[in-house]
Amino acid sequence: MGNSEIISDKEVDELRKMVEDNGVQNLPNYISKKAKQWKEVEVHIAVLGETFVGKSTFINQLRGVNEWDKTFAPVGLGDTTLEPTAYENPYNKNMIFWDLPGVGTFLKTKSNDESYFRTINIERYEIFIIMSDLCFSENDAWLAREIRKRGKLFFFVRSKLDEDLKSAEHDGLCIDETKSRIYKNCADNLRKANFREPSIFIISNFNHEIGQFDDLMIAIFHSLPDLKKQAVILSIGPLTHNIIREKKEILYSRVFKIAVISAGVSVIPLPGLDVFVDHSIIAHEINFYMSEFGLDEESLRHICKKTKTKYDQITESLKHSTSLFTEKNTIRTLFMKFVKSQAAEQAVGRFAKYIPVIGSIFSCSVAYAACVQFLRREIDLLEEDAHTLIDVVIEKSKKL
Ligand SMILES: Nc1nc2c(ncn2[C@@H]2O[C@H](COP(=O)(O)OP(=O)(O)OP(=O)(O)O)[C@@H](O)[C@H]2O)c(=O)[nH]1
Ligand SMILES: [Mg+2]
Repeated sequence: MGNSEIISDKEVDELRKMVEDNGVQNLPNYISKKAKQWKEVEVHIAVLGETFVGKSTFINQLRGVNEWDKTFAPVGLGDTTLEPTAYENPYNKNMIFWDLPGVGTFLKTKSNDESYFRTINIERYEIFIIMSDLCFSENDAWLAREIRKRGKLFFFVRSKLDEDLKSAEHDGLCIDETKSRIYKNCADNLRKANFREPSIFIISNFNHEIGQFDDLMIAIFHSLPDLKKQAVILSIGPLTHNIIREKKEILYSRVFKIAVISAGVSVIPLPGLDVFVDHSIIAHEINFYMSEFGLDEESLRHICKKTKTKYDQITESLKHSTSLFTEKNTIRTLFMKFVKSQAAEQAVGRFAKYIPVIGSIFSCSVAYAACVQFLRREIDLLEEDAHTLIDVVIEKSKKL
């Protein structure tokens, strides 16, 4: 859908179907349930591999938790995780990472292969991440084969790239050469195990900028069906620039639903303007955007603690979020300013062609158009802040 379009043909069809199935009266209720649906979808991701390869560290990273958080997965010197342990996502209890015991240790101590798969309950997971570090092991290949045998999807992740790069510097090797050696070593070993085109991602849990952490996340998102994909993207923190871009797409796709609810059940008239919207719905949605982009106060305070930085130093570069924190009645004021700035009036012209189809749904089509444009603009502005925040965190972390 072009940025200037207020509603796409696909959305009109979706809306028409919703009206047919539910009736105009029940539409807001139905749509608001749909907008929350992603939280009800369960996603189970298994992280497995040899001991000490960084499985628990990886899970902590994805959940955005630190040593001081109660649900931090213990990290140690090997054989730290001895039982399958579920870690819920802080923002979505249905998105669960499973930290599984080191495979080699398990097989040594507890009899046979089948008991391993029974213990981890292999049927439970949508996705498997096989993690390996400096040495590829026979067990890595065995896990990959067993998972494939059961028709499931796995990603092979080689961790600790930062360590390789340190050694490479010492040995006089360049970064690209180091990465391609690691890749070749993993690929050769997996090919020996009969994987012709294995998906391999080389990452550092400590520094997401140097490896393929981003590519791995995007590959995971895109391997899932729609609703699960949405659940994973919205549950994971804004760890990298690409994750932020994916979040933006998902948030954009919600806009028309939120606009239907806030314009459809409009109650509050704006003085002097024939635009009625429910501001509490819009404000609630914008708060959701802020927490998705890690720009809410709690997330920012977390970052301050992690980077040992003062709150003001972090927020000074976040222009739009700061204005949302400081201005009183901001959302209502901003929305009124936006409507007065004529953009909404123009938008209704483009929207008009759909009115015969869905016009009756909205008490005021201008309100719908204004909501769509306003929410999209908010997403754009907050997305900019989210990218800035990542750069600030990278800079601050370098100085630690
Ligand atoms: N340099 C570097 N160290 C890492 C990385 N990931 C994890 N580590 C370190 O590796 C060690 C083992 O990490 P864990 O996360 O406990 O590994 P695990 O696979 O969960 O280990 P067990 O549960 O004991 O089987 C810890 O000292 C981590 O700090 C990484 O990407 N780079
Ligand atoms: Mg562990």
